[in-house]
Amino acid sequence: MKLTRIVLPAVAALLFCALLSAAEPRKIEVVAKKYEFDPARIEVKVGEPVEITFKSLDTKHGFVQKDLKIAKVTFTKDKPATVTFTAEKAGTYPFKCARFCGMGHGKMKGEIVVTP
Ligand SMILES: [Cu+2]
Repeated sequence: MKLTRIVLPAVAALLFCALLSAAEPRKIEVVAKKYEFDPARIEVKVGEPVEITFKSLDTKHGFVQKDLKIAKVTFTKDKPATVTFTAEKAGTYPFKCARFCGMGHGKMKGEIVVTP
């Protein structure tokens, strides 16, 4: 049957691509400086594997968000930090700088918004 010979490989190729994209996390870059994260609002989807790389433009900063079970990290100008996670529940998850970085440290915050 001619049709199967064309359709089957096409379906297999599609499945393969779907598997590949599922395994590959969405990469997001966040740049930190006194006293802000850019972007400060990160939108992700439930079930979507996400990889965030934090970079600093000045001093040592950190990132902490416990509700999403993300490891706490610190990072510097020379040494970025990467976290990976997959959110299981929709909601708004605030995060903050995890390393004292100066007078405005307490205001250095952001949020991860998880949509269904
Ligand atoms: Cu700080």
